[in-house]
Amino acid sequence: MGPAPQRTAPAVWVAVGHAAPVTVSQFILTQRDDSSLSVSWLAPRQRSRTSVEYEVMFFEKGEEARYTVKHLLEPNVTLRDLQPDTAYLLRVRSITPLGPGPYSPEQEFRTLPPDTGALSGGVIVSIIFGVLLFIGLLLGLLIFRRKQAHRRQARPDYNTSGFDREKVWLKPYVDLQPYDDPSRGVLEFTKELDVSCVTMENVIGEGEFGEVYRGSLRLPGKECIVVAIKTLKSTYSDSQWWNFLREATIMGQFNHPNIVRLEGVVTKRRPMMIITEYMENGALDTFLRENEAKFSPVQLVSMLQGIASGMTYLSEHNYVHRDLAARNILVTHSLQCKVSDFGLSRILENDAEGTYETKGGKIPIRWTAPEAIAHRIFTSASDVWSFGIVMWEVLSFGDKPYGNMTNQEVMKSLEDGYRLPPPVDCPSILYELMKSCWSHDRIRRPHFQEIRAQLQHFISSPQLLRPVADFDPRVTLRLPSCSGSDGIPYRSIPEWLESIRMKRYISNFRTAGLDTMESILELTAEDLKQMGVSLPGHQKRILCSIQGFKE
Ligand code: 30K
Repeated sequence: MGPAPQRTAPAVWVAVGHAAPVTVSQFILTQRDDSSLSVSWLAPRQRSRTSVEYEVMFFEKGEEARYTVKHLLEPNVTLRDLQPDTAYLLRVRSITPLGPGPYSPEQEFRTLPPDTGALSGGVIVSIIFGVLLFIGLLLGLLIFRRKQAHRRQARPDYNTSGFDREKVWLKPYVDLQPYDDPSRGVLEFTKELDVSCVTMENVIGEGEFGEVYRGSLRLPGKECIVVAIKTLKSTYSDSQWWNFLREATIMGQFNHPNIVRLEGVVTKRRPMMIITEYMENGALDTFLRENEAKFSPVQLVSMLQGIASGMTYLSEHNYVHRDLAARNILVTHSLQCKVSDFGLSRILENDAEGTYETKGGKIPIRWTAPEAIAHRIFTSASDVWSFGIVMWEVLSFGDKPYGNMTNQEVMKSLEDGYRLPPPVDCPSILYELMKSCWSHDRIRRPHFQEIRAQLQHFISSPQLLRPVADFDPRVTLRLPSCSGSDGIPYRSIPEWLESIRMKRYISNFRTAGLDTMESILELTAEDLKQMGVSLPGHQKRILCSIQGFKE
């Protein structure tokens, strides 16, 4: 069923009352020290100042790929935690409801060298003054935090979005709900493209609402770029139409290196299109399956760090994703990961994993936190649970979480306190981080900021990734249909190998003439090596599991 014609064919929408974005200019360095820079710029004169926001993008000179983006309501910014004696490049653009303006030319500012000189009397006085001021501020902060904690206790659902702490100035995203006609909301946050600029080439995959094409976009006066084109199939239902527009509206408000970028939409012609950046390596789950064991732990952690950065940004904008999973992450040629699939945050009509139906939509059970399944409490903390599952998917190169257990069995096992076992050769600190994401109590789960910082720390100290998580058969998930039986809880070697995620060796066992569970009880590391199980991590996992049968 298609939507009513009068709703989809608005004549012309003219946006009124909003100032157009302008170029930002005249930068002044107002303050600097060895770890921060404060910069102001000329606020362009606007008819309505309240609708202007600034976007600052900055990076260390020569490190363009590792930039940070901040959104501000005032024409000034303080960049903190910078390296001493280092040049930073910064560009700013204004954003109004009509969209972002052009970026200013890059401005270079340098932090001061670390202050190591001899202390003069004046400096000592300022230090004492500074210390006293600091103590005063600290006390103030403590009192403030206590008050906040009190408030939080009184309202247990507070802190549900991650839109908390120091980043309150970030603007929450705007949803389509307030618009009588969603096509209008789309106009506010996206750019309607002329179809003549868009060329569709070949189908690269299935979207929720229709095929996704690779193609190109040639905007007047700009270079031609490769894009992905999501189409809305001609047989769309009302809710598909709504979700399609919703995804574009949401995506159009985000601007972050780890969020899939919207180039524009075509809503005035059929098929409707959402045009986004092209991601050369496609979806993360298939990419990892096709490249099993080809990446180092540091590479895998860098991918996860990117996803955590994107999720930090989303949670700071009050956006709860609800379907964070490796299938919804896209990968560039340089292995940068970006979060996608935004229209789905309410209803997962077409996700094959959205199988468990409750009032108001389907839920991808294996990725979803228990409180979200049971009570539909979707928050940034439930997104953190899903992030833990994505970590597990990445470290196991695209395995299916909980293997062939049914959704009912998954829910029951989680309730009984079981969690996914560590993937093969998984660094133990990463498994610890996953398990913290799977705390039953959502308040105890880490925030995305903390996850991102931890992963960054692991990347800069890769020796931390060396110890590998032990496979402990006592906390390993066993198929509930088998657990509880005495002795060996598996009926066959394939079933056992699958449960310890070693099914790749089924044929090795068969070739060695091992075909009953009893026949494996006395295996040694040497036997395994001879059978072709050469990785020490894999030998350890198999032997540990066998040991578990004997205890
Ligand atoms: O380049 C691409 N840019 C995209 C932007 C792609 C996909 C989306 N949205 C989809 C994300 C996954 N989700 C699953 C439920 C459906 C919507 C947005 C995209 C893809 C791609 C297209 C469809 C599904 C998954 C990914 C892409 N696939 C590729 C395959 C590819 N890019 C590049 C190479 C490739 O080789 C096999």
